[in-house]
Amino acid sequence: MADLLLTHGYFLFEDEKEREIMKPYAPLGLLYISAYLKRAGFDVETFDTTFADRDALVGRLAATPGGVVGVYTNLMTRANVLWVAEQAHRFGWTVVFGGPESANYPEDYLAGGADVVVVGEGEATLEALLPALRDRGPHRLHGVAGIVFRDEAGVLVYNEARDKIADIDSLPWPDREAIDMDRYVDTWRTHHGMGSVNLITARGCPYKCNWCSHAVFGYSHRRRDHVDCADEVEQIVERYRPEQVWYADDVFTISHKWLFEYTQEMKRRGLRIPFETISRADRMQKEEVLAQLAELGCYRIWIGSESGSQRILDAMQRGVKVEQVQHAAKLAKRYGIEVGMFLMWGYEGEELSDMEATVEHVKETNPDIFFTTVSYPIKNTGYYEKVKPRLIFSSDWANSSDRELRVAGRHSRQYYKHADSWLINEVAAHRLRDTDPAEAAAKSAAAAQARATMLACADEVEL
Ligand code: B12
Ligand code: SF4
Repeated sequence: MADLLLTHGYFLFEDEKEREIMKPYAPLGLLYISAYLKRAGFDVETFDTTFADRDALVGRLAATPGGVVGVYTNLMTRANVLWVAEQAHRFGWTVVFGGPESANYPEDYLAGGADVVVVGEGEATLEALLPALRDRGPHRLHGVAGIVFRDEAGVLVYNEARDKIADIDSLPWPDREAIDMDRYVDTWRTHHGMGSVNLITARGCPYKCNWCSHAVFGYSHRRRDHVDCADEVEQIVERYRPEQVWYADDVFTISHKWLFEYTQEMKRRGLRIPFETISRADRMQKEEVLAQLAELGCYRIWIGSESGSQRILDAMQRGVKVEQVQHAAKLAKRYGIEVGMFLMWGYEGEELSDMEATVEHVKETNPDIFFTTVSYPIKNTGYYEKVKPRLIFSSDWANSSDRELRVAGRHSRQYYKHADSWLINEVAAHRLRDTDPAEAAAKSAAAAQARATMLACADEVEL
């Protein structure tokens, strides 16, 4: 039996929306852990739930009862991972949870089926935890840094935090061979014409946007050596033949020096693979940064734009100016890079005038694609603390998520649906104004209607 079975609770085929999107990515955290522990001599198996169904996972748990199962948790998979824990216990497994979500709710997860919650990076903690579990069981884990557990009296014990891995170049690359990577690449290729593989070139983000979760990497920022990253991409291309990659970093262009060195290294190797990634507008103000991105193969850059109102951006501690977003988008387009924008409605203090500023901002920036969300307070973030007195908690924690937390007094979901329609139509009208005035007028009318409907339900608030 393996020393550790790694899994997660994301079942692609259960999620109607994700089935439409069909852009699955491998669970990198688990693959990093697998590679690290294998190198340290552990026998590790990964059961990737992405393309699997629940019966198959139960079958795997039933096949070798009594082992240790490590489960990745994130904000969307709460109910699923609690179910995994329940199934694992049926067959005598010890359950270890890790990832951002259980780090935010260790007590609830321990009550809900975890034997141990790992807070922070999993590699070194599991290396210490697995022998401790074998020798001492799940209730005498004092001294193992980076975990929360219950002692024999049932008292919650928070061990000291574990230091972050100082040199992330010392880590082996993610153990992609542990899962069916070809299936990921094929799924992408079938649905989008291009196979895609994810990788990261850094860990953590030092910025303080106050709705963003820093549960795993804190405010650290550690970059990998550019040569090692190029080696990994070369290996990915040779082994999996994707048509593109996705750099899943928090802020890809955070270090300009690194970007230049990496671009040069890739150029030297004749390796130009299309990619998309996310960054901050303030780290894309220089023309040469966009030029490098284009040279490297960037075909779409995602910008967390959030709001067109500087007042709201400042309240979010975003550290970015509205004009910087517009400038970054302009530069990106100059270099033939598509612009994707993320926007957020309903942040604390947002007024109609702020929403109007957002609509104008999107018109002005004219991104190729944009998505909106209604802001949601992730536990342990500044935003969560700010609205905590007005949070309406679900009575069924196990079947809800932080995304569904409601803030008393805030406009209804319906209000923001109309806001979306207002924004989409207004932007469409703006785009069509020179080429198709009749259609532009129709879109304008639809925008006005959506705005009016939105205002008509302004008094309906979350209770
Ligand atoms: C890429 C990414 C995505 C991708 C896809 C995920 C994928 N398969 O790659 C997409 C775009 C789809 C996505 C979507 C969402 N994401 Co996202 N995403 C990320 C991002 C930027 C990188 C993930 C990554 O590869 N990390 C690198 C690996 C190495 O880190 P890791 O996974 O955390 O793993 C380490 C530890 O957590 C731990 N660990 C992990 N698993 C386990 C298991 C065990 C047993 C143990 C002991 C330890 C352990 O050890 C690992 C190695 O040290 C992270 C932020 C981040 N920097 O991590 C956000 C992040 C995970 N996402 C987040 C959110 C909120 C979302 C969305 C809800 C956003 C939305 N509004 O829709 C959706 C949910 C999607 C879903 N259905 O689950 C939040 C999660 C917050 C939370 N508390 O759970 C994060 C942390 C961003 C943030 N800072 O707020 N995301
Ligand atoms: S939103 Fe982006 S830039 Fe801001 S703290 Fe989070 S990862 Fe960093």
